[in-house]
Amino acid sequence: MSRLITVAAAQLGPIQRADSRKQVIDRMIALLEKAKAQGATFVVFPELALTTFFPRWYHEDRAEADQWFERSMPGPDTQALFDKAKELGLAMSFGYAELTPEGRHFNSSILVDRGGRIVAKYRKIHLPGHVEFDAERTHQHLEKRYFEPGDLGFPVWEFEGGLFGMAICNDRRWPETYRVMGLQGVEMVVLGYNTPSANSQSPNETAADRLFHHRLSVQAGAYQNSTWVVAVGKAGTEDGHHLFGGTLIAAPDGKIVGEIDHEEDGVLVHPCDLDDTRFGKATIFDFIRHRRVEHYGLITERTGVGAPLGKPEGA
Ligand code: CDT
Repeated sequence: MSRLITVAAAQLGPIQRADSRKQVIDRMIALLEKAKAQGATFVVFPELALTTFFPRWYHEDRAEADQWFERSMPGPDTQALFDKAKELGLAMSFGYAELTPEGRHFNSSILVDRGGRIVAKYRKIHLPGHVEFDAERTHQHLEKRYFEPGDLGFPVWEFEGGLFGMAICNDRRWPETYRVMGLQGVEMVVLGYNTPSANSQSPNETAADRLFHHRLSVQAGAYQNSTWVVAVGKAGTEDGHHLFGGTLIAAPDGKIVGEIDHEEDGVLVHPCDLDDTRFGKATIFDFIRHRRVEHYGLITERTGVGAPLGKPEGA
């Protein structure tokens, strides 16, 4: 059997602070057209796709940051993107900053079907960074200032003939992200990211180290849950701050089947067979046969590190 879905991982090059939503959406529309020309039916864009990675900028007055947020989706700027995707018969996923009618702020992503309808929403759960300006860092990462942690969990949805989940950037570093979706049988996880090439707290960490950790996390998540993972970055230098690219697709055996090697707008198109997830799910990662939840209590009982549980033999 095969259940093929031809996915386009649509990487965005840098977006400068001064760039308008319209400029970015025009670029995204060009990527939709490119993806369609290469046979894709589902296009995945990065985290916070519509703007520069604004959490690097400190706004003392929190309300000033609302300029980066969308009050409705689709909205006046994004409607053209939805219209083009529908015209081309493409499903898509992208990330954006969400400001709800109640005034809540989330780092969100959505799944949009081929008819232009939003069928699923995810709100980023693992928010990295800090709340206040930190003079010790080489650059700011103020996600904890501008967003609240997502409140929707890690659901999996029936979509495009398979089981799909979403995650956003830092979520990819946490095995729990994938396992919660793995326990719902997820067959494809789509995730967008913006990852600075420099560690603001460690000059010793190189861009190559950062790329290694990115691949390690995504490949492990794919393998250990026997799922496709489509990881799509924003890349290049935004107002002097470099984001690594590394957009890739990992197969359910953890191998990378394709990767973008530049830092501009571009698509990586790959035919993904959702039935390739079956073997791992039926063998080494057949959860029902092999998991031992009676020993996993600490995972949900403890958030941080606590006392060791080991007792001396014979005590
Ligand atoms: N966007 C995002 O989550 N970026 C983080 C950077 C971590 S450094 C604070 C990431 O995990 O890639």
